[in-house]
Amino acid sequence: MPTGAGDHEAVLDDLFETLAGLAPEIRASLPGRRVKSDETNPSGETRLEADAYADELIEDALREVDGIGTYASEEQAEPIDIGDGELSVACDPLDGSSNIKPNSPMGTIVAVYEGDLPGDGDSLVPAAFVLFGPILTMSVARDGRLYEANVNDGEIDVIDDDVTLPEEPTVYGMGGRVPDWTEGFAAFIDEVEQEYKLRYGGAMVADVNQVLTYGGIFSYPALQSSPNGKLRLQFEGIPMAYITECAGGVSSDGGQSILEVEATGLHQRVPVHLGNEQLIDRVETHLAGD
Ligand code: P6P
Repeated sequence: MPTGAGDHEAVLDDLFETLAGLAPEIRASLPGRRVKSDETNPSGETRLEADAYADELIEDALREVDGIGTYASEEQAEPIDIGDGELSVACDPLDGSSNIKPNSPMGTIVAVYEGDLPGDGDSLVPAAFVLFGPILTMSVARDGRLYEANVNDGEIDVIDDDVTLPEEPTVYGMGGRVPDWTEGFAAFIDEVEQEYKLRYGGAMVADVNQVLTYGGIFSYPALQSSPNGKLRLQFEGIPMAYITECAGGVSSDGGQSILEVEATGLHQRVPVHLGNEQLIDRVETHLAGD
């Protein structure tokens, strides 16, 4: 399990105040950067100008946070030294950036690890995401609790200091193409689509926030063409798993908590299932038959 904030409290306070202050600026940068760049990120995905700009803004801002020694992002091949602190930040600067074109929600994911990268669940300290939705919010999982704050004016205005998944699930969302699903996952979806409402918008932070709000499950599963799925362990899987578990939910790579997955590479992918325990149990049972 992740370590507590311990003696990193002051660094983490500074980090999240900095991220809150940056959120309105990142949001304001989006309208003029809806175009694709001619570059791809280390995962081979086309990079939008907005991805590169958000990455630059965050990297520059974190250089000013004492105690952060290393910065890594989905947009850069390797971690970079940004100070002499013992904490490392792994960031998805603009998760779901392809949603800019249809003006749909997207966000920023931040994971803070003790020591070098790649880090795993045991070295994770807190995790957070900013959600660029109708309301600009930042959700922070720290010391086993998840809080949600309005950051519209760059300040942290807590609106829920103990976000908890509803007992009764109501929504489900899943990525990947139907023909590419495994038999076990397809059988699971055949069941849940009879019971719950489909909520999938193509940005992990927004889709997981639906589950945190209404209860249910978000999956980006192992695919026949990609046994480790699509999402990155460092930048998406581990932080969003910790956030979900701090809200009383459960995470799984299909067989174990994502916080137990061994980190072997900065951009390694991991199958992701996040949500209410009873639904995670059911999907794991179906996947066991694959
Ligand atoms: P697809 C966005 O590109 C992302 O990394 C996650 O935010 C999201 O859950 C997933 O990929 C969407 O993937 O294949 O549905 O476009």
